[in-house]
Amino acid sequence: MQEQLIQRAITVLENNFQKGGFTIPSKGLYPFQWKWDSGFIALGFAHYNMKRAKKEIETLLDAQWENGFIPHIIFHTDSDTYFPGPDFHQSSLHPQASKKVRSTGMTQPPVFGFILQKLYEIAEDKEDILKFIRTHIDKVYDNHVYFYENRDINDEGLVYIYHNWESGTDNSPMWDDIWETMNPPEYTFERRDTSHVDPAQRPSKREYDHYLYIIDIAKKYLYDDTKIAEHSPFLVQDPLFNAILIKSNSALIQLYKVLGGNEDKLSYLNEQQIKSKKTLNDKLYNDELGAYVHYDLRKNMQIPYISSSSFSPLFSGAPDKEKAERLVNTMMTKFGDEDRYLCASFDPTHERFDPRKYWRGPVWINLNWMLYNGLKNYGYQEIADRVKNDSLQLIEKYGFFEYFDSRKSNPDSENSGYGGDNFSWSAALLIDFLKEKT
Ligand code: 9WN
Repeated sequence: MQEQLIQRAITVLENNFQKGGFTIPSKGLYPFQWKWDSGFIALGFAHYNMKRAKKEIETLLDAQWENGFIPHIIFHTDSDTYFPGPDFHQSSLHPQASKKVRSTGMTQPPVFGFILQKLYEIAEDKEDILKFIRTHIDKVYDNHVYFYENRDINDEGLVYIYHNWESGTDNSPMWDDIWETMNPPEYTFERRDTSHVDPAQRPSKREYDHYLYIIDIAKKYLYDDTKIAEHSPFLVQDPLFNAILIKSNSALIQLYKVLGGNEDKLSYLNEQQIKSKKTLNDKLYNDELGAYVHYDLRKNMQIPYISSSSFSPLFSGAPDKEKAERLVNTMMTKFGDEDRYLCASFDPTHERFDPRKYWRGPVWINLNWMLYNGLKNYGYQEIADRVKNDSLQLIEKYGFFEYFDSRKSNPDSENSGYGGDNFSWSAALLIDFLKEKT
């Protein structure tokens, strides 16, 4: 049974692999290379084709800008099945943008540190993988330096995102309050996503107006980080993004130690790491809610909603035992009902929860994978197993979808798999779930 599932997952990845040496998230809906998707995809490949895993990472890192920035979408080829494409984003406005490939001018969570470490653990040929890591690790390091030098405006160890697409959790209800502070023009454009997926499972047209407007502001300032920090109506410190940065810092520290030397990089990372962990705990933890929350840098206040991102610091190792215990309690009380799959992307007890709509409630496999690993590291094996088994069950029952209804009995539909089908990271992370050495 498990072997069959793994084979099906491999077929999904193979079909999404492109001649250019990268893997698309899902045919039609997402026809390019995405930053954090590529990391998870490489992890899936690592279990059965290390060469492919390395290629995926190499192609992605090859799109890095001169200032260390790595964009969220790399437009290796043309496609008219996705909007907004390269003509809208115009990344070349930034003087240090890649001269080789077109991309967006925004980023996504920095997963490559911990992905390199996973590859190192999985690889049988350690010498070969260390050679690969030695060649590429500085690019990942430069990406972290980019974040700390350009996105940490208060010099406090927390980096900002300036667009909801940078979070990876695109239409989370978290952002609704920010949209209320904006009044973007009504853009005229042809949505492509809703020709692939039921509009009930995607963001609204008005939400897209907000998304496009923030990009237009960034373009007006030629994607200059300092100007963006001054002018973007969206400026947020995201617990998920920062937890991933911290996790990847730890991974880089461990890998540099294996490689030897690099004392300057080690001391830089160690210094940032102490600051990042401290501020994540001081600034993004909300004691009343018993959870980490987002922080709105425009209003200088926390955004007090609980989402699956709220629990992601477990993956980073930043919470102490007491905070971890509170987090797990909050998660189980609000998200953990027996009639629900773990872990909904947004607080199921909140009025903004929608079990079908994208990041407003459905279960996502990449978040589950991070939560599983975090819970396991803190010794919550039983709950971790539930997260893992729920993920496997959802895929086995419905297929390799992008996201899934979080209700176990779904009155709306027989099929609780939503968004893109044959979705790469659902396949890749299922392989990791089933092949991990426990
Ligand atoms: C915008 C590719 C990406 C994921 C994101 C997910 C979705 C894009 C979109 O698809 O976002 O980046 O057009 O909706 O939200 O996490 O990386 O799979």
